Amino acid sequence: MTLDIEKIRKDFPILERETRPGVRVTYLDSTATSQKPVQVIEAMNDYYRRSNANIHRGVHTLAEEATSMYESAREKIAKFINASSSREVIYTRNTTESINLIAYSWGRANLKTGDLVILTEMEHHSNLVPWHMLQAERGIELEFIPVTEDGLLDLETYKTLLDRRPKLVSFTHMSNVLGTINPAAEIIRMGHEVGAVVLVDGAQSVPHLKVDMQTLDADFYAFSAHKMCGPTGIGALYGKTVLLESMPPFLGGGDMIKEVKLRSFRPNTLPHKFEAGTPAIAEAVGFGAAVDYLSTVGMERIAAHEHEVTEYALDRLEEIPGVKLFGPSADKKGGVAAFTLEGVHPHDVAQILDQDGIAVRAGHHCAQPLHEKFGIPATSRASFYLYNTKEEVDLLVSGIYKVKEMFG
Ligand code: C6P
Repeated sequence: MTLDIEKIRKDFPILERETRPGVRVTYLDSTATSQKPVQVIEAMNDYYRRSNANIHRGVHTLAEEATSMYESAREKIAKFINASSSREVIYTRNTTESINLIAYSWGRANLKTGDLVILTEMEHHSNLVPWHMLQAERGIELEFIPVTEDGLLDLETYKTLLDRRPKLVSFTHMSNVLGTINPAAEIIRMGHEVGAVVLVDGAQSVPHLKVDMQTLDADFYAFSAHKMCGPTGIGALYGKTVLLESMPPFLGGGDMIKEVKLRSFRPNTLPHKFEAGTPAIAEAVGFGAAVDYLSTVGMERIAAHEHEVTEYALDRLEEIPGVKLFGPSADKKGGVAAFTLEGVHPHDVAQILDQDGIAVRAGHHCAQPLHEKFGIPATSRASFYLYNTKEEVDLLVSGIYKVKEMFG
């Protein structure tokens, strides 16, 4: 089951980078964005060197090659999440755009004043603000599944909220702050029982866990390539065919149409109906290469490795006097360790760690309401991926002791 970590680290050239002379980077910020293996970098490079052309438009060799690379990446992504067809995978810019697509297209077609949307207190801003905007426009109601002290969703309250017959339930599969892996299949099943449509923010789950659309039965599922070894600028929205077919287009323009007259248009079939304009073609190729890479390493093995590193990290961090960790125990979470250090601002922690090449993120991590809930403005956050090691955790721990010394 174990990963050949030395071999894996060789795939990521940036991990050799020195951020200061003699100081090699210790990258503990994959929750913000992951590093990219050479297989992804080269796939995109090769595309630009050999095959660059616009897609779905030309009959020449390069155009056909580019189209086939773009579409075969979609097939790989569909297979990776076990969608029943690649038509159910829409390319977007990222998770944020995927959720906004649902709010604009499905939301505006299906939600009216007084309709209830259930979210959770641990959502990233990208699964809050689109609904705030729709609330201002449509007068929908928002309710939130509370987060317990130990960082879990309070499913008893969820049950009570379901009595109010929500139209939509939208929640994160894995929290980017607490690391909590939510019982997605159960939340989805409970939502379906009262007739709600269920959208899942998979930004943090798809990169780290094996997700299966057939088992989960989500109606919509959103994720980003850049958090799963792929490039920035591209993400995906999975949607069940029947729902996607029923939705109006999101953006209008080239490629999303079947026919245009001066005063009307007919939308294209899925998935193109939701992909207006020239898309991120090289990025799609990189996305496909990232999925190939993760599949070759094996998602179960990645999850097991991350679990081992995270468990070790939580144990070691807990031993440091003044460190307070947020979120549940390692068996209920992914590779995220958000913490505060008594008497030191999280930004100062991150800045001092950076002097030793240790990259962690500090701030509210685009989850301000969650931080408010815990009564803090910010946390420092270390996060782990397939290329991280226990030795890097040790460097983090030594770094935190150094911060403590500096702040007396
Ligand atoms: N979280 C973090 O440092 P985009 O930016 O669209 O690719 O992903 C948005 C997003 C949505 N949901 C969750 C759970 C997320 O973690 C993120 C991105 C990064 O935590 C950047 S703020």
